[in-house]
Amino acid sequence: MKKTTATAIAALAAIASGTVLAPVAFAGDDTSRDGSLHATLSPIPTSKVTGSGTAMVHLKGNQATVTIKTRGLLANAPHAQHFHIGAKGQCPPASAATKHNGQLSLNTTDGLPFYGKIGASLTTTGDTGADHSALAVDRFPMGASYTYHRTITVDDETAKSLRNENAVVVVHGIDFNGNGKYDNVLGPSDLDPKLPSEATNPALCGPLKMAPAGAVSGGLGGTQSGDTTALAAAGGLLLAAGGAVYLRRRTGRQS
Ligand SMILES: [Cu+2]
Repeated sequence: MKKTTATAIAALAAIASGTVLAPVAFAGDDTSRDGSLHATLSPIPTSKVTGSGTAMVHLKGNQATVTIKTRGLLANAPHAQHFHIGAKGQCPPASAATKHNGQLSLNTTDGLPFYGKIGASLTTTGDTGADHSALAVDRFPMGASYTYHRTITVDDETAKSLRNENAVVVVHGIDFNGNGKYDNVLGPSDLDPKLPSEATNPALCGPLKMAPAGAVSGGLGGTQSGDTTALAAAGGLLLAAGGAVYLRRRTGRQS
């Protein structure tokens, strides 16, 4: 009886670990891993932004083909946009906001602990570096709704961050007081005091996550939910097996 139980537990554990651990290893730091990443862009809390957007990145080596679609941003105004990297790979919560010119709001610096520094500037033309093009306002998309599409070369650190699902798309430029333009209602920009904070504050944000291979090529839409169910089942088995082993050890200690 005991031997049978132990064998069954071992078998379950082997099945479970084989199913569960393989995808975890795949998600590791594999520099050869190309693929597609997706992000849903949501309004930054406290920004008064009600817009939305999506971002898609096809990554091949250090080449990133980027498509960003937005709507509901301030019209007739440039919107700086970047890959941010090297922090939590998350968008900041409302609790990250601090007072600027007396107004509780989230400027770019407030969000750094969550989305991290700039890894690439998603400009429309020319340089895409973090240093010289972060606020190249004449080379960013304009308007409330736009579609941005460009293939850029990212540096090794940014490529690695994308592969590790640590990169975040941030679109900047808000209209906090709703007067139809960037002004100094929130004081000067934390990035460049010559610009109003509204012009550089984060507006939309979305963490980039690797898409399942089946979802990209199409026609395999059912695979994702199937895999999720299998993973959940395997995880349950692993927990059950672990619990059984734990109970047996407890029993052994007591006797
Ligand atoms: Cu940015």
